[in-house]
Amino acid sequence: MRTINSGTALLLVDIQHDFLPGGALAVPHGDEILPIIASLQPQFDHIVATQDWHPAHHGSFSTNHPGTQPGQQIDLDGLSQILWPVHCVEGTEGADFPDTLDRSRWKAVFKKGQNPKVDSYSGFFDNARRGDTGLRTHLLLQGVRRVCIVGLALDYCVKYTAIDARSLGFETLVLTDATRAVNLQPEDGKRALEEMKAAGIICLDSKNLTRYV
Ligand code: VGL
Ligand code: ZN
Repeated sequence: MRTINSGTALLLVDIQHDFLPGGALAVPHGDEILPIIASLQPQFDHIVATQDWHPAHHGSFSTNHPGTQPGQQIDLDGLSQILWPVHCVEGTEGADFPDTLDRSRWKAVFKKGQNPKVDSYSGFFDNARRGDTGLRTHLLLQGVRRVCIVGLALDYCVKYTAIDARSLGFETLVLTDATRAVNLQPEDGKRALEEMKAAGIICLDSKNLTRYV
């Protein structure tokens, strides 16, 4: 089954209950990626995941800014921040991975979003680029030079993770059938794909993956 060598990693972004239907910050049709990811995992030697993992008092939660609503934009410690419903609180069910997601061959999980003063969309760095999750060092030490990114949500954590991966020098692919957008604005997912392509990221359907790897 394993056809892709360990120089290429499958990077699973934030596939957690709260981003799936029924979750606190559900990504529409997010569950449709699960069977695709189930068929991708056996093809890879090297699999890593990220996990959105916030303290309850995180500054990205609208409930922590009285008088605000989810979707509203505020200044959080000097950075523009979209406010979200409470989601992926550390240690809660919502922050957990679904049981149907096979974790048995994952090499590591990188938690992000622990600092209450700054959000962390990318799996590599927080939005201020101060905190580092260790993902970059892990990939470099393991000899990974190419990453295939899937998960949730296309217009936030997948996009920022892909842009950082590319800027760090990894060949970067986003498997478009294995991600879904939040689409706060209806075209956000489409725009995210355009931005990623402009940044040198290859966006393709997973059925065409073997043409590239
Ligand atoms: C995400 C919003 C807030 C994501 C995480 O995983 O895309 N989006 N926190
Ligand atoms: Zn979050």
